[in-house]
Amino acid sequence: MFALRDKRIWVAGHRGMVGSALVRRLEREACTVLTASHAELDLRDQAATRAFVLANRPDAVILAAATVGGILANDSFPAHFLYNNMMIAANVVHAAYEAGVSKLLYLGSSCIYPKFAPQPIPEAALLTGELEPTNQWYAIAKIAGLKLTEAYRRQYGCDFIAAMPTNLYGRGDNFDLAAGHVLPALLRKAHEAKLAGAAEIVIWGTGTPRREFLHVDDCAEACIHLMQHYSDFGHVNVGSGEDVTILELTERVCAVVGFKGRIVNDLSKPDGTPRKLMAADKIRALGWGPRIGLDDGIRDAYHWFQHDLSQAARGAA
Ligand code: GFB
Repeated sequence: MFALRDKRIWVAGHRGMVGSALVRRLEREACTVLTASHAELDLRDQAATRAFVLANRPDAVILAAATVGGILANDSFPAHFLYNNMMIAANVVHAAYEAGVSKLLYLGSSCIYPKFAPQPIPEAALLTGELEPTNQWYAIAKIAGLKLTEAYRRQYGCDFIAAMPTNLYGRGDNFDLAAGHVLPALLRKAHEAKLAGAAEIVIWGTGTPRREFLHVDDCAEACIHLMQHYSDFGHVNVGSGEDVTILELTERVCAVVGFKGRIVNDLSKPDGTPRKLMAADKIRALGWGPRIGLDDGIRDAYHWFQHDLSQAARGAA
């Protein structure tokens, strides 16, 4: 058991969707949350990262900082996804070791697994087959990051652990249509189509790939649970345990938004991995389970999308 009480906890990447959910969750603990904005600290800069950690002396680190994006962004900017994420992982993990940080949680992604992994995907499927080409760059960086936590645990005895969340969504998501993931993109498309009185929305690919979705607040809860209760080699899957096709997801998003038009496929866009459902046995055995169902989660994400839109409109006025 790693107690959070009175600890100084650095959430690296606190402005992102996952990092901000972690900060909200940690507000319920009697701990001090340390943060640094991108303007204050570029995590790709080794000397600056080292200086920040040595000056601020966190007891624990949650590494939620990453260059992330949906299938098209991953496919379009391979150097960006590979370089940024490798540098961030190496600099933060090494600085945490140098500063004697007591506990570090590294966050990866379900795309670390082979494209045709057995479903649901057990943690042991790592490095057993070819990666999905569209996001292999991001996946390689995330695999390197999780292996770093194991290497520092083995060579130096550091209590560093790694969690691999599934496709996340929720408050603070990226609603940019080109760069973002499917769920926020569908919310935006359905919302704009409803307002415009459009007859259809266009989804990428065939709509047949299956994906597992987890609300970011459930992910934050899982991260805190692992910080407190997990200390071992081997990464841990963090998922909801259920998946849907992209077409089913679209229908559920449209029902929440109230868009009643047609759903049309753009077959020039990639499908990516056919199915990505992670086995959840390990984290369930550790005592964590999701609380937010997909429809409630979509309603919550839609609320925050509209909230952000009205904030932006007020800012522009
Ligand atoms: O969420 P997404 O971009 O990422 O796409 P991945 C999931 C599926 O939704 C793909 C389809 O089959 C897309 O073709 N899709 C349908 C759409 N319409 C849209 C749309 O309007 N926008 C988007 N973005 N997709 C990502 C990886 O893979 O998963 C990352 O690229 C990361 O590295 C993340 O691991 C969790 O699930 O395919």
